[in-house]
Amino acid sequence: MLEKLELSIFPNERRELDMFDLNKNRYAPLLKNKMSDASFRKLTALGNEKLFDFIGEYIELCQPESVYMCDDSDSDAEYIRRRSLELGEETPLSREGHTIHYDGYDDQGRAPGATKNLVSKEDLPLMKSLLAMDREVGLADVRGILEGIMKGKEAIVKLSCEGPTLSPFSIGCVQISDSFYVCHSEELLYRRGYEHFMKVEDKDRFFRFVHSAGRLDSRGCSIDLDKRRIYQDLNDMVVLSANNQYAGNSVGLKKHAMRLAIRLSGKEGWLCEHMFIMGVQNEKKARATYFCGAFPSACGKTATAMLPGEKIVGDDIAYFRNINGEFRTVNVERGIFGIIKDVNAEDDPVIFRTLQTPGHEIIFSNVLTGPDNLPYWLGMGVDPPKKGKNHSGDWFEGKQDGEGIVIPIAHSNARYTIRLGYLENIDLVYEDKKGVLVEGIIYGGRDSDCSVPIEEAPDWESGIILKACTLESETTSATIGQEGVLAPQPMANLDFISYPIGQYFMNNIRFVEGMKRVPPIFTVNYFLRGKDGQFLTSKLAKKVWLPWAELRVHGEVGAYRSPLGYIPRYEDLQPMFREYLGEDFSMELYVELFKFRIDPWVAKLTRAIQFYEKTAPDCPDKFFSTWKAAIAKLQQTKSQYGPFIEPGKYREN
Ligand code: SPV
Ligand code: MN
Repeated sequence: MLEKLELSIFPNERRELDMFDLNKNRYAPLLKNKMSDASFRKLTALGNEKLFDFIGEYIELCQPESVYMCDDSDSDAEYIRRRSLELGEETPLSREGHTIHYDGYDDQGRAPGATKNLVSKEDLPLMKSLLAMDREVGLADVRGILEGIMKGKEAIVKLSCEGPTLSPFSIGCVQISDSFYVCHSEELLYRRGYEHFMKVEDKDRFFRFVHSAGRLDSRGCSIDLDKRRIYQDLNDMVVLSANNQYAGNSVGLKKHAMRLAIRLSGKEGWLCEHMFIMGVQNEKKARATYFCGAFPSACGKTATAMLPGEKIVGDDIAYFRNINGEFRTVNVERGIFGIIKDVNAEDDPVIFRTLQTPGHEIIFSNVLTGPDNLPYWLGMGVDPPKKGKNHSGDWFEGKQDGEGIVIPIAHSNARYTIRLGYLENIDLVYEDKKGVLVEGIIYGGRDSDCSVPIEEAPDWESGIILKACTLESETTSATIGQEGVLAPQPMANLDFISYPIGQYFMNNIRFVEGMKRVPPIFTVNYFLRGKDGQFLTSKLAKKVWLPWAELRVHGEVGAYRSPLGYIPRYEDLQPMFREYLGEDFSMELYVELFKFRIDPWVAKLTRAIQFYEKTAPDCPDKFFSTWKAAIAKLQQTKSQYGPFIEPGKYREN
């Protein structure tokens, strides 16, 4: 049973400011010396000794020339923007407010090889496959790398908040960085947190991040990638990141905070999930129904959250809380750090328009800038220039890298960073401190020959065990390494789970205990291919799958049973294809899409068993017995129906 949630804040009360004696604090002389009077005052006014000590400890270690402390003022945000331009971390583009930032050629994605979850020795055997490392060894290594790393630079201290400030969901964060680009990204992506720190009652509960881009080359890119580190000290809620710039590795509030939040949620009985939040609009019924969806990178997550006609609340990270028996969520961010590849007028019209709008504050990263000083990217749907600048430096068509590989116009993990507020389809509930009620969960993978386009799980537990835990994806460019390899992606969260995986699975199962209403779990797969290797549906078919799920949530449409859940009926989909896509939906395509493929499913479940046997010693027997029972059931089903079961033919015993 989950603990009752207490609001741990007193929003109207200002706290005593002089909570600790500066004269006795060992870091006070150092910080006073490195900070202007104004910066020092901003820090001491918070009266938070734990915060003060953290900043002191890492300023002493990293040895920047000076330290700038931000509060929530617009002038501090402006200072960050200006310094990022002055230092060349960002360069203005032709359209007002738009800038370009480049990460180094080999610093273009999350770097699992350099990312570690630091845990005590006893925890290591339970954390296989979870990037775990002995805490003492890891800390000694990364602290050695951080020593003196900011020499000659100015460090910025920025306070932000995960989630709407002063809400039952929110967690304050402090970032120390020598990169103004990183702080500018945080300014766009997260809510300012100075006031939150000032007012929050529990002064010890906050996440702490240190980042240094390290030595920079003439283009302003990190040089010492061999010393790249992203180390989560999970026992202490600190993340130390060095010698990198790609935001997934450097922006503390993004994936670092996610790993810390997952750990904390495991202790406290809530959930932090790698999910979008969106409101599916049913105009006929004048209602919005909120769904959260987890998709591994580049599997259609942002495109789903941004589906034309629907409303977006968030596109990446959701905290879930049981609030008075209701399954509620907030987007912890207030912006999008989105993949720009394939954003074009046809497939992502809202984002495409947003990215062309002068006056919006937008950071483009790792795209091509042409002689017209405008950004160009892969899949943009316009002819790009034949030369310009990109993540490789000066670029021309046909340019090859050191390994003889032709460099495309832009990296396939090139990104844009914007505020959510710019989007025409933003749902203003994203500011609600109580979050929104979640009525459906979606897990989306990428496999070309297995899962049907949409299926509803029979119940929460089987949805978690058979679908969420067995989610897989072909690897994509968001992670450095080989692309196109089928990899386990439980809850699309494997890169971020930071406590033993069996406990994480159980926390997911138990989370709904005592809830008034448990959301149904759906799975989607937009990547089924036909015999000719082509995708079976257009990208926009999700315009039908989501309204179907919305009707299911409200019990307003029937379904056929399949061996692992419920699938749509032809007679329901056919008019929806007409209404939402103006397409004739043939019975032939329906059968091809929704036939149950037994052998690929048996193979998927078998892979899951093998993976968790190897990597998750704490995974409860119940999971293995459920996977094995499903395999036995499917084998039995095969002897009765053959390897494929046409929709509508299956009968559950
Ligand atoms: C993702 O790939 O899931 C992202 C971008 O949200 S990153 O910050 O790299 O994780
Ligand atoms: Mn993500």
